[in-house]
Amino acid sequence: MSTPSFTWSEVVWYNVVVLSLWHVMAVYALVYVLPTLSLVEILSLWIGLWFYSGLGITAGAHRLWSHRSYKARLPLRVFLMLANSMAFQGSIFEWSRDHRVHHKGSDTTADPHNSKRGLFFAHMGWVMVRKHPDVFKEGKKMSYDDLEADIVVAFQKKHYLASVILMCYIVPTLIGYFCFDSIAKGFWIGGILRHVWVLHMTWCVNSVAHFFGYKPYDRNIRAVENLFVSIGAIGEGWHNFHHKYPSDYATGEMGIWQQWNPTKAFIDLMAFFGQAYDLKRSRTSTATRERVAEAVAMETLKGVPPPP
Ligand code: ST9
Ligand code: ZN
Ligand code: ZN
Repeated sequence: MSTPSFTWSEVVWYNVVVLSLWHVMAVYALVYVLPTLSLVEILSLWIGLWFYSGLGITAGAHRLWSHRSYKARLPLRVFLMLANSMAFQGSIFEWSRDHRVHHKGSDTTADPHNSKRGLFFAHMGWVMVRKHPDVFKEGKKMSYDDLEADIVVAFQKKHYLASVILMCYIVPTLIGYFCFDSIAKGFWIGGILRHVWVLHMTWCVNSVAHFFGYKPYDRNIRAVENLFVSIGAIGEGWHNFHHKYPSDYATGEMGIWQQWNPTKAFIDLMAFFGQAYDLKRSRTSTATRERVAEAVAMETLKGVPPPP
């Protein structure tokens, strides 16, 4: 499968216009509205809603629904579905389907955001063009029965647009109105700016975390470990580990004190309250052992005897 070159005929102009509009509005919010906010308003409308809507992607669409790396009771699934609609990244069903295909055909033509097509394509270019035929071909071979059987996923899919308008725009606007006496601050910062910000933080996992960083677990893949992506993507930057051990609920080897991972902390908290269970962990010792074995093998190749 060769890397396809870009053609204008594959551009989806509707998406180009909508994405451009979102960015123009986000710049307006950044330049004209953000400077009028107090610290508490920034912490609530930007940071707070970034974390909440981010969890709908990380703990929800990604670790729960795409990878089934843990199980969640109904209240937690509803909480995550609403957060997911606030993130406005396509329905859980579509997101998870594309993500499973991303893992199956990582960095080939069957990957929706194939990083071999360049940093921009992997970041957001892929949202503006038709998918490569190999994405459909490989995607059709996979099963999504579990997603179709989940009533929360099915409900969101059926009412997706309404749920997005409510969660991504109306709820932040209401928070602005009731908590800070300002519809404008809620809409522009909690809605528009926060949405575009979370989109970029998510896209960075596909772009930056497939280009710049370390590969301690598998040096033959493009996914890397990147602290900055983990900060933006609330714990999803440990991407070399994640591609090597995709069913690990933490998507990182270390505990939260060694590797920034608020999503792991959230799932642990939910497990404490009985909302999350059957948390899957790839045995850290296995990962470490493989890494050590690899280092030993390299030293041996260089002619240095392995340690006893
Ligand atoms: C957005 C997407 O936000 C973001 C996703 C990011 C993913 C990141 C993953 C990173 C890892 C985890 C880290 C999380 C970190 C989070 C941090 C948070 C702080 N398999 O798609 P269509 C079939 S964009 C099998 O239209 P086109 C299917 O039958 C913003 N079959 O293809 C489908 O019909 P239906 C918001 C598949 O025409 C039909 O084909 N979103 C598959 O080529 C047509 O599908 C948007 O603006 C498959 N994989 O269009 C929309 N895929 O769906 C973005 C499709 O009815 N998307 N089929 O079943 C689109 O507009 C279009 O998908 C397109 C391609 C233009 C990109
Ligand atoms: Zn990846
Ligand atoms: Zn994944």
